[in-house]
Amino acid sequence: MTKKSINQWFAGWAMAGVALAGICLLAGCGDAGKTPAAASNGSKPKAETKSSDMSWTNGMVWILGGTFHMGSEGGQTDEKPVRQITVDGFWMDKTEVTNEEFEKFIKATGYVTIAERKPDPKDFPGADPEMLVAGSIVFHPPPGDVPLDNYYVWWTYIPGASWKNPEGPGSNIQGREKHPVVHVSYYDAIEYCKWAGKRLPTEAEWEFAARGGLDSKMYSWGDEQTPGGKWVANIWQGKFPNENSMADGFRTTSPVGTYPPNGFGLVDMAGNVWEWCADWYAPTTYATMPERNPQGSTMEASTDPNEPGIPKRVQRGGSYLCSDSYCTGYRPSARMKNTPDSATSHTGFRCVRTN
Ligand SMILES: [Ca+2]
Repeated sequence: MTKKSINQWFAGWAMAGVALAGICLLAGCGDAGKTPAAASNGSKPKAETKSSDMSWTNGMVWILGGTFHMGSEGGQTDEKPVRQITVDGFWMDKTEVTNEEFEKFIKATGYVTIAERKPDPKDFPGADPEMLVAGSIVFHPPPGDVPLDNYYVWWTYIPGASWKNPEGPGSNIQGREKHPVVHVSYYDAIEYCKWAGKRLPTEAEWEFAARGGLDSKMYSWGDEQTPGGKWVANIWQGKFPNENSMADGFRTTSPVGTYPPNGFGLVDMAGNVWEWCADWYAPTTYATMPERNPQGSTMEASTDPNEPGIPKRVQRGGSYLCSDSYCTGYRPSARMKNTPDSATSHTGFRCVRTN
């Protein structure tokens, strides 16, 4: 946790940003396996690497580049204007990075995530040292109905909460080895990607991949929310934030690949956990971005209208907390954002690589 974010936290207003990531209230919002990657869309990958070792493609899918309509005229204002965008081909992890994959990274590198780092009192003059403890933000549903304009009610900063203790001390990831890792910040995600020889996807790459070849559709599987009457993504069913019918089978995270893949063979591109992207967020990105391989905003220009002046990175895909009553963050065009040092119990990531 950085000085800026923890100062925000103790100032009592950082939670607003967290909650936005949580339920999209205001924004409206792998299992790597050992199977050789397949060309998901019928075209052979352009394996133009100089090395003959393609083992890094295990658990990845080749996404043939193409042109698509990025955004949604029926979505939030930051999803407009819809633009015709072209992305070059890239490899993408079939699944979100799992707990067992992240544990391999930790064991190999000794890396300590931001949520596990105790803030240095020297960086927080005036703060009660006893309050400066390592931890992360966990969803805690209230027992009854609550006003939906008070995010503090369902988010709690839990000392000791981290990727390996998702609900705080006493919790662990046993039995959740195949679930997506959570409580990872953007900085943690890029460290993992570097270790794996990969990178985070750009927002345009992510949306192109999420659509799975279905251009301009509401969902990554088409226009019907529950095709054949079945839920095909892990989101929230019921009255948020205290009633979850779990019609999709899961209250929190689900094992990656529980639901059918999209047209490109990718799983969980909708729901389960939000996924970090490489881009800096700005609500007006689409109006000016280049037509080919857009890279998003800049740190200087990044802004969130709800928290002006705080640069944020893009997140995509929605999570198990996306309630359809006021959040459709699991749509492929929906955008989310958070400060790069932020970690929560419903945010993870997946990696990509070009060659
Ligand atoms: Ca669910």
